[in-house]
Amino acid sequence: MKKFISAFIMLLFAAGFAYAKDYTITKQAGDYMVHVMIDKNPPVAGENQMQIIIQDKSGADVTDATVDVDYSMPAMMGMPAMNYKAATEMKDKKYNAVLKFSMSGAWNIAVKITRAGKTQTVKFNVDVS
Ligand SMILES: [Cu+2]
Repeated sequence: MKKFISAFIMLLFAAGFAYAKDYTITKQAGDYMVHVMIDKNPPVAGENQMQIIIQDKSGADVTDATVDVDYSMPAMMGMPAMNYKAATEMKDKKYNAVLKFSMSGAWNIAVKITRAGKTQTVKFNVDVS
């Protein structure tokens, strides 16, 4: 029993590390389920790789959308607002983007999915360290 418990605790630790590795968020946008992953958790000032998976109602991958990522930091004392845009590139049914945060702090992210003339947006915030 002791062996079993320690194995279980080890498993929890392993799962915890796997979970902490990437920043992930899942949100619904219209008919789409959107999964966003960032390779650093928390994201950092500088380069971050973002991967986006879009699924339709049936759970099938949507690979024919145009996906752009807007990211911005509102104006702060003595600093104007900063707005950036990243295009995505499709690879292995995932939309890939590189986000370059110019400073640490709270950033707003908007993933814009355009398909068949309609645009759906997923919005969330990240705390960049
Ligand atoms: Cu700022």
